[in-house]
Amino acid sequence: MQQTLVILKPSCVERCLIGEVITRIQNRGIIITGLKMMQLDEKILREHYSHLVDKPFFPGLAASMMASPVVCMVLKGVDVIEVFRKMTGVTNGRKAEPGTLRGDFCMSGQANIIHASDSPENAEIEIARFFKPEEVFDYTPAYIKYLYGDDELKA
Ligand code: IDP
Ligand code: MG
Repeated sequence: MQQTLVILKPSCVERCLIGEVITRIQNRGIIITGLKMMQLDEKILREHYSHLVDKPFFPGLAASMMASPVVCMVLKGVDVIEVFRKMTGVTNGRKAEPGTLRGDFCMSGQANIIHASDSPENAEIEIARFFKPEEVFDYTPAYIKYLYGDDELKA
């Protein structure tokens, strides 16, 4: 089953929204297979945001991502990368649809509370960047048969 890397940013942690986000993840039927707090540093952020290091806003973005510990998670589900990106909403919180996490809980294009992997290739790279293999647990909750039809589980 597909996995994705999620970071609850300092704008989520400092605003005491960790529980709100995790509740929505679990209510949707997405399985949490890894979860920890981390203090990010410049080195990991330059790798993680390598597509943005040359942007004028990068120093401010990096500082905002180091302002407090973050919560890193690995989430598992059928098509979970696409499902969770949709739940997250577009990058700018002011433009994100109500009902999405960004659309309900933030007002910013930078302090937008969540990172979520955007493709299978990036999810694999990002999970390996933030988690050791033994920190990701390959388990199947007993309620899985109520989450999916049999055919979806075989795919
Ligand atoms: P995404 O998080 O929706 O995938 P990306 O374009 O990959 O968006 O950008 C990564 C992060 O960089 C965003 O979530 C946001 O925190 C920050 N960011 C993106 N564009 C801007 C900007 O124009 N100003 C400030 N921060 C930005
Ligand atoms: Mg992105």
